[in-house]
Amino acid sequence: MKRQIQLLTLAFLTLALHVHAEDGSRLWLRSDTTAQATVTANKQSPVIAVAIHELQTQWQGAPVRLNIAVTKAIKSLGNDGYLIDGNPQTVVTITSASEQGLLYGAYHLLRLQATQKMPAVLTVAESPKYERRILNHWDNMDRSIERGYAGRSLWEWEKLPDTLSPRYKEYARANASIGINGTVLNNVNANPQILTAEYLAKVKALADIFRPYGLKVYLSVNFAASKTLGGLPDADPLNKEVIQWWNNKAKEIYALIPDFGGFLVKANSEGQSGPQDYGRTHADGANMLADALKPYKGIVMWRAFVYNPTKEDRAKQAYQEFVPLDGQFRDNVIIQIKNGPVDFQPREPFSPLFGALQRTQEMIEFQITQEYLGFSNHLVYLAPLFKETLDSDTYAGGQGSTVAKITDGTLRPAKVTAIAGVANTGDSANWCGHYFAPANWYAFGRLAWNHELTSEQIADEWLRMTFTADERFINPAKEMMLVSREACVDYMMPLGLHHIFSFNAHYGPQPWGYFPGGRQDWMPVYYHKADSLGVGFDRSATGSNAVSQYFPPLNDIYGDIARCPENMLLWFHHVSWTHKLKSGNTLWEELCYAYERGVNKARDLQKTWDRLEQYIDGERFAAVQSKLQIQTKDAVWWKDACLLYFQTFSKLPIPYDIERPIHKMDDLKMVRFTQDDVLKNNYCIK
Ligand code: GCV
Repeated sequence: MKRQIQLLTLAFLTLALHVHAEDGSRLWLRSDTTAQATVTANKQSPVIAVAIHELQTQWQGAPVRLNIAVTKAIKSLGNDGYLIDGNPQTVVTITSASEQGLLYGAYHLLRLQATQKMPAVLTVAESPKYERRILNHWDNMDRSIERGYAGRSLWEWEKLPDTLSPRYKEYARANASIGINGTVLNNVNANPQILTAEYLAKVKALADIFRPYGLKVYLSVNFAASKTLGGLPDADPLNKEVIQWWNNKAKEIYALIPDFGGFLVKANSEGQSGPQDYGRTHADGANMLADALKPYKGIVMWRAFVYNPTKEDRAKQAYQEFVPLDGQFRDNVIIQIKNGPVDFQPREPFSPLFGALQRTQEMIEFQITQEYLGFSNHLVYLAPLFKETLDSDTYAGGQGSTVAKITDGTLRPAKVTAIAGVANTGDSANWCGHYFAPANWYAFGRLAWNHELTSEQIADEWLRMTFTADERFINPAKEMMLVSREACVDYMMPLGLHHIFSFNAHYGPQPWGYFPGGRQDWMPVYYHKADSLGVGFDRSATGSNAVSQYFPPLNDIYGDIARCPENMLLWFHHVSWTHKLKSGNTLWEELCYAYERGVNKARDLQKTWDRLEQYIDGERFAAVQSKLQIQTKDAVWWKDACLLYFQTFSKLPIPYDIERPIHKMDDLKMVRFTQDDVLKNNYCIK
C-alpha cells in the first residue's frame, strides 16, 4: 500500500511538473485546448490542412463552426490578405484569395482568443504591408552561427535530408503564425558548397517541410561560386560562361524547389568577392543573377552593406556606391539596406539610402539577433528600435515620406516589396537564448505584416501568449520591455555615441580600442574621436558632410548642432565637453547622467521582475532573473569604462550626485573574453 501511494505521488508529481514545465520551446504558441471547433473548408490542400489542424486543436472557446474558404472575390486584399467575420460563439468565416491567406486568418483568429481580445462580432480585414517578410539566418554549414547567441544552427546539415528534426515544422509554424513567409537559410558570408547537388537536396528537404506553412526558402550565394564551385576561370558577371553557369544552377534549384524564393548576396563587402573584382558594378552583378532567376519568378536581394577602409567616412559609403547606379537594376532585384548607415547600433539615424534610390526597389534589413545589444544576455525589446527607423521621415518625396512608406510600395509602386530580419534563433530549447528574446522575432514578424502596430500592442500580445494573461504580470512586464531599448542606449552609447564595443566580439565596452595595423573603421576611437576639446564624429559640413546625403530639411537639421536631435548629437557632431544642452547640463554632465540613468534602469528591470515571481513558472522566472543580474553588472561595466575613459579627455569631475565608479580603468582594460565566455557568464570584471 505504502509503495502504491509512493508511486501515485511520484506519478502526480511528474504530471504536475510536466504541466508546469516551461522551457520556452512552445514560444508564443502555448494554447492548451479541448478542441471545440468544427471546421469546414471549400478546398483541400496541404496549407489548408494546416489551417484546419490549427483551428481544430487550438480553438478554446464555446463550440463553434469555422468555415474557411478560398475565394477570388476578395483579391483586393492581395494574396496573403483575409477577411474574418461572424460570431465567435456560433459561426465564423475566414475568406481569402489564397490558401496562404486562410492560414494567416486562422492564426489571427486564434491570436484574438489567446490574447483575450476576441470581440463579440468579428469584422476583420487584413493584408500585409510587405509582400515578402523574410528571416535571414547567418548560419554556417558547420552549424556555427555568425552573431548567433542561442546555440548551434537549427539546420542539422549533417543529418539532412534523411533525418528531419521535429523542430523544422515548429519553426515553420512559429513563422507562419506571425506572417513570416520567407527564410534565407545560410549566412550572407556564404559558403559556395550550399549550391552543390548534395546540399541542394538538403535544402529541398527543408523547403518541403516549410511549404505547407507558406514559408519559402531562399539562399545566400557566394558571388565567386562559378569559379570556386564551377571551376570556371572567373566570376565576371559579363562572362558568357559565368552567365550560363548561373542559368544552369537556377534551373537545377527550381527543378528541386519550384517555389524557391531567390538569392541574397553580400558582394564586395568585408572580404566577400563581387562584380567589382572584375571591374563591373553592383548592378552588373545583381542583374546577371536576376536574369538567371527571372524565368522562375525568383528575386535577388542585393545588400547595400558595403564599405572599405578608405579615408571616407564609413557611414557615407553605401550611398556613394549605390546612388550612381539608381535605375540600373532589373525589376526582380531589390536592394537590401541595413536600418542605419553603419551597423545595427543601439541607435542610428536611418540610412540615407532610403528614398535616395528613386528608381530602384529598396528593402530594409533589421537585426533581430542582438550583436550590439548585449547578445542573449540582455533584455532589450527591439520593436521601438524597428519602429523608430520605419517611422523616420526621409522627406524624399516631401513630408511624410517615411522609411516604411518608401519601402512598402505606398509612395513608389514596386514590383517587389520586402523586409528582412537577421534571425536570433538557435538550437537552444527556448530558441533564442533569453526568454524575452523571442519577443524580438515576434515583433519583427508582426511589424513586417503591419508596421503601424505599436510596440506596446505587440509586447502585450506576446506577453499574454508567452507567459500569462494576468494583468498583474502583464502591465509591469510590458513596461520592462518598453523601457529596455532606451535603457540599453543609455548604459551603452547615449547621445549618438556608436561602435565603441570590444573589438570583434561586439560585447562590452572598449572605448580605448585602438589596434595598431588594424582597420581604422573597426576601431572605437574612429567612431567617438574623443580629444581634449570634445567627443563625437563630425559629420556636418565642417566634417565628413554625411549630413548632405539626407534630404532637406534633415541635412540642415542634422548638420546644425543647435537643432540636431540630442539623441544623435555625437553621431553628427564633435561636441565640446562644456557645450550646454537643452537640459542646462554640459555635454560632459549629460553623458554622466545618461550612463547613470542606464544603470538605474537596468536595476529597475531587476526590481520589477523580482516582484513578478508569483505569476509565472519558476524555471523561466529564475532564468530571466539571473540574466537581469548579468545585464545590470554589464551596465555598470559600460558606465565605468566609458566615463573613466572619457574623463581622461574632459578632465572634469563626475557629478557628485551620481554613483562613483566601482572599477578601475586599468582593470577594465585587462578584461579578456570570448563570445563563449560571455554566453556562459564566464568573464570576470575586477
Ligand atoms: C555577416 C557586421 C557583423 C558581421 C556581419 C556583417 C554583415 O559587420 O559584425 O558579422 O557578417 O555585419 O552584415 O554582413
